[in-house]
Amino acid sequence: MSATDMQMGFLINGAAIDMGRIDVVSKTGQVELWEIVNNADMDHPFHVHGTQFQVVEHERGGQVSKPAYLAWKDTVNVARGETVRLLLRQDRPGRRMYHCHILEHEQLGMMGVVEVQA
Ligand SMILES: [Cu+2]
Repeated sequence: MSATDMQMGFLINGAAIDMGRIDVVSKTGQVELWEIVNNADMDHPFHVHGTQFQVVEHERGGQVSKPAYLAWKDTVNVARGETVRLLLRQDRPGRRMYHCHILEHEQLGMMGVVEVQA
């Protein structure tokens, strides 16, 4: 399980992207609950490479809601002040990225590295 915290200054978990750093370790075939917390004053669409996920919960102002239906996605908008919980599974080992899907934010460093271990 990982909590990914999107913050002002275009950081994730307090850091800008460093291709030499592994931010999250996953294991192939394992279903993980990822919690994406947006503490910033604007929306950030979260995108992860190499797999798809299902959003299972939104939380905003202490109010938890479930999506109307489950769907496979590779991007989910995380509104300002919102937490989104999603289930994902990576089936192929390797290093890949997750990032904000607004190009300018991504270029400012709003990206991290997940290493999927066999
Ligand atoms: Cu963003």
